[in-house]
Amino acid sequence: PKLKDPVAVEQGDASRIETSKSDTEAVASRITYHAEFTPSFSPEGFDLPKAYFATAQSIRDSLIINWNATYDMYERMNVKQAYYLSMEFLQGRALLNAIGNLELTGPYGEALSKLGHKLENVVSQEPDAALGNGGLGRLASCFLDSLATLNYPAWGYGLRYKYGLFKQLITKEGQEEVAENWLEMGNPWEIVRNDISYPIKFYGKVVKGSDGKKRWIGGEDIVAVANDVPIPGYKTKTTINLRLWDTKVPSSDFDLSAFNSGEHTKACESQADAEKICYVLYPGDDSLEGKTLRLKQQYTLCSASLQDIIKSFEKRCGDNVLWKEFPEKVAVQMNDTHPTLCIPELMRILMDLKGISWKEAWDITQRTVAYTNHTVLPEALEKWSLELMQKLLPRHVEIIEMIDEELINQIVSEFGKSDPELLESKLNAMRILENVELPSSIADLFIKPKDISTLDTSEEVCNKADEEDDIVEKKEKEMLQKPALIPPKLIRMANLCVVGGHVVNGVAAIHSEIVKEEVFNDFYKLWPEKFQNKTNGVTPRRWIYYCNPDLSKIITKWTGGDDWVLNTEKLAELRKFADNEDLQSEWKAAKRSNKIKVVSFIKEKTGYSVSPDAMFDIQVKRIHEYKRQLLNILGIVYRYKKMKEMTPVERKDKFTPRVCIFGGKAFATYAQAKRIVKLITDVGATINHDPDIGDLLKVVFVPDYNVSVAELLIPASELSQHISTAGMEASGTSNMKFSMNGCILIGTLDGANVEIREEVGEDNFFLFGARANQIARLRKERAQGKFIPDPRFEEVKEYIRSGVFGAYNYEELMGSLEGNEGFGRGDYFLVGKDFPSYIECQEKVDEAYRDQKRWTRMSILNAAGSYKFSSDRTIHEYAREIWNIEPLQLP
Ligand code: NBG
Repeated sequence: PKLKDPVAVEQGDASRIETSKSDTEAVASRITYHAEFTPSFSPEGFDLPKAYFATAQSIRDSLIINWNATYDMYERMNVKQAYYLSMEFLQGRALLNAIGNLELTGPYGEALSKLGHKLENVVSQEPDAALGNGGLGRLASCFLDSLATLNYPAWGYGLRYKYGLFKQLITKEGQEEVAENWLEMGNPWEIVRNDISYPIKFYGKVVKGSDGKKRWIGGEDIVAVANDVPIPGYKTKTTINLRLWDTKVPSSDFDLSAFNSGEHTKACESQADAEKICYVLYPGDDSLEGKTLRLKQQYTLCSASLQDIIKSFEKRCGDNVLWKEFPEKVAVQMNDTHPTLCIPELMRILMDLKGISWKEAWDITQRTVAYTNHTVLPEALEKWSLELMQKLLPRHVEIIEMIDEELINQIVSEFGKSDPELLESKLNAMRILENVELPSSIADLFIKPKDISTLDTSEEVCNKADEEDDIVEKKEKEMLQKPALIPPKLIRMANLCVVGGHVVNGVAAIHSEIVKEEVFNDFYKLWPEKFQNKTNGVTPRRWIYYCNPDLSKIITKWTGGDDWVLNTEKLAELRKFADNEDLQSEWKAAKRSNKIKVVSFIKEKTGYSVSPDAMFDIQVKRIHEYKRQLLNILGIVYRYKKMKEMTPVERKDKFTPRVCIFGGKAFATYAQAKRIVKLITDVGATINHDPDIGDLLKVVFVPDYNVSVAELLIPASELSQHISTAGMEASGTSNMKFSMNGCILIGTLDGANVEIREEVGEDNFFLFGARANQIARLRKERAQGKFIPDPRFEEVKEYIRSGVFGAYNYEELMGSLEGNEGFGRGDYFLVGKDFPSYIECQEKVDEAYRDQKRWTRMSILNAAGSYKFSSDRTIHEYAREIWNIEPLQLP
């Protein structure tokens, strides 16, 4: 298509454009302007990649105008601001969201079509920004959307990884990972701020200055540079910031003489070292190098963000900086333990650089930071090697040791010295440092003094004792030579968060109870007022309005307007029409058209043809044993086996046709999760080619599940599976998205399932499985050999082992479900225990689906009952109950 003359970008109000012909012209001119003047592509042609880029850049102009206005207002009003620190932001695509939030979908659609392209094709050119793994990162992104939409003064801080989460290929071997170079074609959304950079140091030593104050002299210096990503609110001018740090060497560090003498690699070494910090999200950390890199990432995020926050605070204070007011202007939220170093870093800056006393710095730090816990899995509660931290961040270790010592004193004063056993157990559970000696004044309490009067002091006995001492000494020496035998000294980051923050919150009601009663019970007893619940939420903009336009139109029609996008309570009004035939038929038509899109997607990605008339049954999430994709696939195998045993007529009578869709990535080094992926794809390969089965059952593994794939699958799903072992899924957030899109959940009483079931009604949720409070007992009984497996469970395992699904050796998978306790054995996640109730529940699902009126009613009642799970509600709660911030809107 031919391009038009460029026009200058309008100044002032970016949302001034309204839907009219001339706006379309203006938008088209902006796009063509960028196609010509902001070149990332060669001048000729206007193909889709270029159209995407130019369109995004034109929208970015509007966002920058609003960003600047928002920023100016915060500066002028000097309001309290919240900062959300997260190692992960799973943003997905930005273009459609930005155009929609600015209410420019009409003009953009028309302008692009004049220029020869469809808006939907242009937006699908955008690569996903996958700077996160799963729920935790996506939650952070939903929060940014709600913060901007609700006009809260808040920013996100993260890292700008060059390679986001890997791209997943599904081959005959199972999952393969390849690097996801999402920045390859450039990123139109980021604004590099070369003038906003901070020094970050590592290694070095701590010295005492002439003033008696401690100073940390770094051994390796880098700088962190700000890259700003504007986050537009929906139907508001508020545009907040996601500031992502990139790392570089200080410009003076290039070794020109080494370069000139031919040592090119050496000259570039420090540059490469600095840049690799932001290379990948979650670098493998089996090696010491990997661990060091990951710790450097965490520290970079904390240090750069805090320096930035402090600089802005000082600037707003002018000549009169009152540090004790810092917590009245700043709230820092630590998204899980990854940003824990905020605590010692803020202490260090306040004490060493601003000259504040320990006591005051501690008070300020505690009042500023708060911590969200996202998991109860012990392996995910981070612990760092004290030795490594000591090398990399020596001053921080001193500070952490001081915090640990103060905590010890507090524990001693709380529990007294009269019961040394109790005191010892509390200290073991609560201390920040693990396997580190107690201060001698406390350690002495635990040495049980011998009764001197009964000691035999004869020569013989003394010689024997000497010999024994020698043996002990020898053993100790040997121990030292074999460091593996000495328990490593560790820093428990979660304990540091609980001690250093003023609030600790879980992410769903049941999870917050487990946090209080189990994970941090000792702390909860000490400081009950610190503990809160903030049930997660998801943004209804991305997760209904933009991803499911057909359903959105229906909701708008039946609730009398589109204000449900901002006030999801209005969704509840759908309840009164749940049996209305007109609504039901519109509702079903929308679902069907979404399913048809998925049919072609599946064909394109996997080659399998599936029928849109079958029930779409979906489980998409990270592959993890606790999430129990294995339970799902075993259920499918059972279903298949039963089908094979029946005549065609019986089979049709008994089973509802289903397309079982899986998606999700297994962590690259998580062997068992990868075996699960392999089993699913093998089962699919057999069943999908079985002429006896046809459309009655299909099993599909969708490769490379990400935010954009979720936006396609969720609107099309009818049943979705949230079947973790009870007590192990902190919340889950896709369960909320599915429910909002009129999908019915099958699940255990775990995470947010509990609250979803309460809201949508028991009749509209398929519940099965053991309860969280039974799990410990069941595991114990199992370990004692008291568990008698259901014959159907045995049958399924036997069937898989028989080789029906191929020659792959499934012994390690099947074996993990058997035996008693032991590594990788003993069915820790209780798949066998829940199997019978799961397949019985699936029979109820089949039955319900056969009655389409009933099913559609259930579907409507799910969407209607999902209003609580908007991240707007969650963000209001954080704002009021943790951060103490107020909305502030541009006039
Ligand atoms: C995840 C939990 C999910 C929860 C999200 C968001 C981590 C460490 N935790 O259940 O597993 O929904 O956090 O809170 O990623």
